[in-house]
Amino acid sequence: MNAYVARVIDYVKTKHANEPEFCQTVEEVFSSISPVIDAHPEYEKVDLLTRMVEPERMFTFRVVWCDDAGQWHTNIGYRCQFNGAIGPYKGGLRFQPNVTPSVIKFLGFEQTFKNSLTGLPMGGGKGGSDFDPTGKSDAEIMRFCQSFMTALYRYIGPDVDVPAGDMGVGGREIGYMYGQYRRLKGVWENGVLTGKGFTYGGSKTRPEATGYGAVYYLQEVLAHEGESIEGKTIAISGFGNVAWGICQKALHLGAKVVTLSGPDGYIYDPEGVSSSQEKVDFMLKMQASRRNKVQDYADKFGVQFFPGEKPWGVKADVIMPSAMQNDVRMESAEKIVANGIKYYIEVANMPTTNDALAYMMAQPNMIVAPSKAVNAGGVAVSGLEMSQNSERLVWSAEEVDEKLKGIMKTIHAMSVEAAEEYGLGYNLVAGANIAGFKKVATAMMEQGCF
Ligand code: 2IT
Repeated sequence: MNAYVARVIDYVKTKHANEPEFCQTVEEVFSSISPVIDAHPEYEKVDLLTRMVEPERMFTFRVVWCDDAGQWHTNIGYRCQFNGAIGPYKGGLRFQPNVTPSVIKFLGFEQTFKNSLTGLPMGGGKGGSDFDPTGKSDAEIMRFCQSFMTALYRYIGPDVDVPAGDMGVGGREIGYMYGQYRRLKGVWENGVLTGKGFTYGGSKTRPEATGYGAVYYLQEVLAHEGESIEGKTIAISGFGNVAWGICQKALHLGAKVVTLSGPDGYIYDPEGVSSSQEKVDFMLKMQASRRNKVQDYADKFGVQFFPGEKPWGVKADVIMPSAMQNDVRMESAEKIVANGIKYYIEVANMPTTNDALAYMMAQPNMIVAPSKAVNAGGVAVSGLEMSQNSERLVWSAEEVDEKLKGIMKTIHAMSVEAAEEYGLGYNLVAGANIAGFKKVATAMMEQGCF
């Protein structure tokens, strides 16, 4: 590895030893870009990499809300405006009890390179709260979202920072937050948030975009190998928005998603969750119930439920982890390899530990695709939503879907090209990191690297 890259990775691991997820993502991305640093000694001259690992701005705020029983609660809100070199900060808000500064920083860092890959003018940001939406009433969610936005609204804007959803934040939460933003600012600036409802500027296809984009990317990978998606079995984790989009697209294309998972375990449906619209629609009901239990699917459709287990021992053609970070560790990677699975397509942000990722990438018969490319369709359609809002126009679902397909195709092609340029072969992980990095690095250099 390039000595400068190694020094910066060591620096981050020492300086931020208490932020394990952040250190993990920096190590993963920077190891990949080592050949670019070899080829560009000017980056070391200005110590560009150390600037890149420090967010431009990151802050916390107090979020106080009252539950239905009249009890007051205080949560921590976060926003990390990681890198604004190529556009306004852009990235989701995550509401989940395990949100920490490290989690927000790793997501913001990943988002910077992901957004760059989309080809759209968006910088990287991320935010959220340690608030737990599980079991909360609609009124409690509304009060929390209003309080959250009251604290945040001064620091965002259509040309400043544009939040969206992530885990625990969907259309309903974005609606409450947008309503509060509008009330506080007294302006119609719907470009301030993406993932909005269709009646006030939301883009068609945004709810489906992450899952659809992931399947479009998978199709590019399969085409590269001379294969087609029809009839393929896919094991996924999670049952949230992303998993739902994958199942919906799999239903359209005749692929079979055989697993879903939640904090309680996983379900195995040999006929496929994607075998009927009723099953795919049921996923939305499970989410809306806020019970956070995937067992509900097994009870409803009479399939097997494996309490407390992950689905990674299942035999399938394709694995798509779609739940959360570090879902696939070494012991799961060993099962995936032992099962002879060829396609490992990350979907959730950083779903694989670095050792497990390296182990699978080293398998001669495996193709590994990285989340920052595979899940970029979500934020890409957010970018399209921003364009529609600023132009005051509305594109049809077909128009957005066509653009999304084109973007996913381009991301795959750019990754292939970037890896080839550095003699790395069909290495989608390195290719995505290199392609995403190059644009941000060039913009930072041209702007004087502030
Ligand atoms: O991880 C992600 O890319 C997102 N949660 C979507 C971000 C966005 O701004 O649409």
